[in-house]
Amino acid sequence: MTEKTGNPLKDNLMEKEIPLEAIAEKLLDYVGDSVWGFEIYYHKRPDGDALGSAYALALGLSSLGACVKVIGNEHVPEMYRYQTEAAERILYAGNARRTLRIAVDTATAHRLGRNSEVGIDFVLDHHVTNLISEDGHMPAPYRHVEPEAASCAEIILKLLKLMRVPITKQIADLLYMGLVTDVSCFRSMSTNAASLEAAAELAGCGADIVDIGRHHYMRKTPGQIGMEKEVYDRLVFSDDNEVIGSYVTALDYAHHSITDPELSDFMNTVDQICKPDKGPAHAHVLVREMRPGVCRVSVTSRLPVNAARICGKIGGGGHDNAAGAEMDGDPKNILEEVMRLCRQEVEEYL
Ligand SMILES: [Mn+2]
Repeated sequence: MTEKTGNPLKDNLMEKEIPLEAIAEKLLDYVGDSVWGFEIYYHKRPDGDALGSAYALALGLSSLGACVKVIGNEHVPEMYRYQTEAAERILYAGNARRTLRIAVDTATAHRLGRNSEVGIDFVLDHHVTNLISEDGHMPAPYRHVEPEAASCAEIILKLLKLMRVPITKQIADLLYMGLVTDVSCFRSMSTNAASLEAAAELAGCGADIVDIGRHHYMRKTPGQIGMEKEVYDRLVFSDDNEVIGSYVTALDYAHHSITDPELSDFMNTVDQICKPDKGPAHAHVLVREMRPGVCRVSVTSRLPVNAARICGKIGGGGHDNAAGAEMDGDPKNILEEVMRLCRQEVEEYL
């Protein structure tokens, strides 16, 4: 059913994906039929890409006259509300008789949280694990998954253009927020020519590239600086320096008055550490203890070391270059365990 690519992840594709052109056509059919309204879903613990993609698509469909509602699990994190609240005010949910459900930036039904059972009709995503195993797969009649895309926002930009939606400044701001946060302000391993081209295009459509980038990547509270210090103090290097890791505890979050650990990722702090000879390491690990004994693991990697494959071994998933998992236990022990898995991967593939 699928062609062999030589990439073990991609050789296990569950099904052929539908080209974006066909998705655009299908959506336009429904937009033109007033019986149908749209619901757009994004993953729990939403990030900038999930929210930017969902609201940009919503505004785009709405500009074509569709009734649209964006649906998540929890409150939108404060740092993204400067964009989502304005978008929310424009959307009209209406009361269409039938509903089409679109999921963006979400690799599994499980990641939809309390909406995991709604039955998604369209999947628009860029997580490679959405293409592989049954666990890591979101079933839907219409799926378009582009693991090469650094952000889902880039896919939404292409889709809106195919649907001839004018890219307003507001849509461009939302998409730029999605793009810039998923590529960590163009520093992540997934940054590529297409993401830079999309950024230039969004800038051309009026996106506030300076303010949005600075808002998400330069401003830090004293509490965040304190947490970064903890990360530095606990840095661990593997014997060959190819794997670098650290952890933070639930107590750290309390001590530095970080009330919302969900929103305080410090992966960028770990990710920037290189080997003593200044060469880039092949894997970085951060374990965050969110609540006592409940940890979130983040792994970034340089290919051929594959973060998605590593996290797959501990029940997680994500992208080739950046993936995650949840584990219960002591964060220091979990860090040791995950660094060992990274070392194995380095030995096997590097
Ligand atoms: Mn994303």
